[in-house]
Amino acid sequence: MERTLVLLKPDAVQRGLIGDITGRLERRGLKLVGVKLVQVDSSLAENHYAVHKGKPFYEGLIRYIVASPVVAMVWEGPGAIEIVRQTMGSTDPKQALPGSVRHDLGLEIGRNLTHASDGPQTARDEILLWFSEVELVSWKRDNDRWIYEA
Ligand code: IDP
Ligand code: MG
Repeated sequence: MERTLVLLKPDAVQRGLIGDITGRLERRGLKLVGVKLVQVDSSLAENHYAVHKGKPFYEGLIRYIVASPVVAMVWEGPGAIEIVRQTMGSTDPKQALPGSVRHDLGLEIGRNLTHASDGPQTARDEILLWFSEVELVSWKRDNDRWIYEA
């Protein structure tokens, strides 16, 4: 089953939105297989955002992600990567569709509340970066048959 990394960034935690955002992913039918609160250090921040190094927003992005704790989570489900990106909405809240997290809860691209892996390879790399194997729990959900067709 596909897995993806989700971060609730410092603004989501500071604004008390952990429950709201996590609840949306739960209600969608995704299964939580890993979760922890992390005070990100600059090494983890630079690793996680290495792809953006050199871009104009990079320094601000690093300051943002280390400013306060984040919630790191791994969610599982069929098509989880795309499903979660859709639930989060476009990077810029001004472009995000109504009903998405970034539309409903955010205003500015530099305070867009969440991170979600953008493809299968990124998801694998990011889960390895943020979680050790023992922190990920494969578990049987009793209502799986009412969420998955087969
Ligand atoms: P994503 O989070 O939707 O995958 P990316 O393009 O990968 O978006 O950018 C990573 C993060 O960098 C964004 O979520 C946002 O926090 C920040 N970011 C991207 N573009 C800008 C910008 O133009 N100004 C400020 N921050 C930005
Ligand atoms: Mg990205």
